[in-house]
Amino acid sequence: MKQNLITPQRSLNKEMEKWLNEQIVMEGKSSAYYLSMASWCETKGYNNSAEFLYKHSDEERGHMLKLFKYVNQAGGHALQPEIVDIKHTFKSLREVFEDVLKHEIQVTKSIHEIVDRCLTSKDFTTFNFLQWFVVEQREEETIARRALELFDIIGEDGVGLWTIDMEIGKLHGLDDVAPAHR
Ligand code: OFO
Repeated sequence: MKQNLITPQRSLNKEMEKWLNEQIVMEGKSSAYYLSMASWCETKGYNNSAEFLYKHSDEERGHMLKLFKYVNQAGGHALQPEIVDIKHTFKSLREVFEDVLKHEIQVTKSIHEIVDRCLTSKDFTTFNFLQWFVVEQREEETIARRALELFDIIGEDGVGLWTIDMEIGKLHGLDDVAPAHR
């Protein structure tokens, strides 16, 4: 019997699908990293930093899902990433936020590389889709830098760490500066 197979129209080339799936892995790792950091902070009594990182972890999962939907709607297949090698312990609260900034810089580079490939392969639809991520990364790097600055401005002695933790709890408020694209 002849089957009536419907082949979805692809607007995504195979290479772009692969790169976007690699970005899905990065966003999934971001979510897992921040969840692990949140848990460590909570066990150490840095409750505001923990809340900040739990929320950040949720946001990263949201970014991953945004990519899932885009890839599938464009005729590709988004793949659930394997997440391994997550760091569970940290030397200090400062190390947590140094790792956040390092990781965000890597994510920004990765997004920029895909944007560049969009231009060379004339995939303007994906280029347009990724602009949201370009703006998001700039904001996230700014927030991570602000968090690290707190350690230098306030200092870690005495009630310093307690104050830094309080101030980190307010950093998500910075999102309100440019919420339009969320
Ligand atoms: Fe996904 O926003 Fe940063 O990593």
